Amino acid sequence: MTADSRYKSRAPQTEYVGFATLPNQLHRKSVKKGFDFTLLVAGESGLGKSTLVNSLFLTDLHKDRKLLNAEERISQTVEITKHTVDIEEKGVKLKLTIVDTPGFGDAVNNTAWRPITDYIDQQFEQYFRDESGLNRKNIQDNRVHCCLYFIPPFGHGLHPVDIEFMKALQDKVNVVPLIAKADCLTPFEIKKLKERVREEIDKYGIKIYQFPHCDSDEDEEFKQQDKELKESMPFAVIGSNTVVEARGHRVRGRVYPWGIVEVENPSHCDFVKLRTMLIRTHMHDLKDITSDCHYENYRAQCIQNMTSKMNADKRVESPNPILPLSTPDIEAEKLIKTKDEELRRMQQMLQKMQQQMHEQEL
Ligand SMILES: Nc1nc2c(ncn2[C@@H]2O[C@H](COP(=O)(O)OP(=O)(O)OP(=O)(O)O)[C@@H](O)[C@H]2O)c(=O)[nH]1
Ligand SMILES: [Mg+2]
Repeated sequence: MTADSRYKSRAPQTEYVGFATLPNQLHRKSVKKGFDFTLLVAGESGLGKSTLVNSLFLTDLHKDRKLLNAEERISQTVEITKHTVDIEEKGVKLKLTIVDTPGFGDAVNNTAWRPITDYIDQQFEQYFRDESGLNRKNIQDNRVHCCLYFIPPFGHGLHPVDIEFMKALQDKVNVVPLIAKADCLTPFEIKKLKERVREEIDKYGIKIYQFPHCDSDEDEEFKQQDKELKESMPFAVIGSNTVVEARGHRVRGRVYPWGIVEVENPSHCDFVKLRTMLIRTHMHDLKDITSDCHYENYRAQCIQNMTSKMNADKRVESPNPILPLSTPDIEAEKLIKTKDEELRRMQQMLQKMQQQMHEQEL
C-alpha cells in the first residue's frame, strides 16, 4: 500500500481531526502561565498620578486591600517606584505592575523625560538579555506596556513640555493621554479641552496609542463599546483615595460644598472606561504592540549597534588600516569571522524565539 492510498483510506473515518481544541489548549496554557502587564504613569507634578494608580489598584483589582483614609494621603513621588500586585480572578492570574514616576515642573527641560525613557530602555535591555540567555522559558516580562500621560486640566491644551515628553516616549511605549483632575472642569470645558488636545496631537505629529479597528462582524454591544472608547480619548479622569457616602453607597469620591464627585460614576468621568480599556478589552493589544513594534525597534537598534561596533573593531584590529581589506591579517580575519558567526547565530536564535512566542500567543 502506498503512503497516499493509506491516507485516503483513513480519511473518511477521521472526520474530527481535533484541531478545534487548539483555542482550549492555548487558553489552558495561558491561564496556567498567567499574564503580566506593566503600566507607567507620567506627567507634570501634582496632577494626581499616584492618586489615580492607587484608585486603579485598590478598587476592582485589589478588593481585599485596606482603603487609605483621608489622613493616609499619598505624598509627592520623589523617585521611580514599582508596585506589583498579583491578582486572581476566576482562576486567571494577572501580575500587574505599576510604575509611578516623579512629576516634573512645567518648564521645558530637555532632560525631564530622560529617567523615564531610560527606565523603559532598561526593561527592554533586560528582556533582550534574557531572551538570548539560557533560561528563556522563564523570562519575566517587565517591559512597559502602556504609559498613562497626564495632561493638566488648566490652560488651553497641551503645554510645550507635554509635547516634548510625549514625543520622547512615543517610539518606546504605547502612550495613552489623560486629562487629569477632570473635576476641576465643567462637562463643556472637558469636551472643548479634549477636542483641543486631539487637534494638537495631530498638529504636532504625536503618536499616541491607536485603538485597533473594530471588525464589522463584531457584535453590536462590542461595536458600541469600541466607539465610545475611541470617542473618549483623551480620557478625562478623577482620582481619590477617600471613600465617601453617596446615594446610600460607599464610593470612592471627592467631596465639595456643591456635591460629591464619584470616581467610578461614568457620568462624572472616564475612569471606568480607562480601566475597562486597560484591563478588559485592550490589554492584549497593548502587549502585542509593545512586543511587535516598540521592543522590535529596540532590538533592531541593538543588533545594528552590535554590528557597527564589530565593524569598527574589525577596522581597529586590522594591523595596517591603509591596506585594503582584501589583504588582512589572518588572525584578525579569523576573529572577525567568529564574531560574525556568533552574531548570526544569535540573530537566528532570536528569530526562532520570536516565532515561538508568536505561535504561543496565537
Ligand atoms: N481635584 C482633584 N484633586 C486630585 C485629583 N487626584 C489627586 N488630587 C489631589 O492632587 C494632589 C496631588 O496628587 P498626587 O497623586 O500626589 O499627584 P502626583 O501627580 O502623583 O504628584 P507628583 O508625585 O508630585 O508627581 C493631592 O492633594 C491629591 O489629593 C483629582 O482627580 N481631582
Ligand atoms: Mg506622585
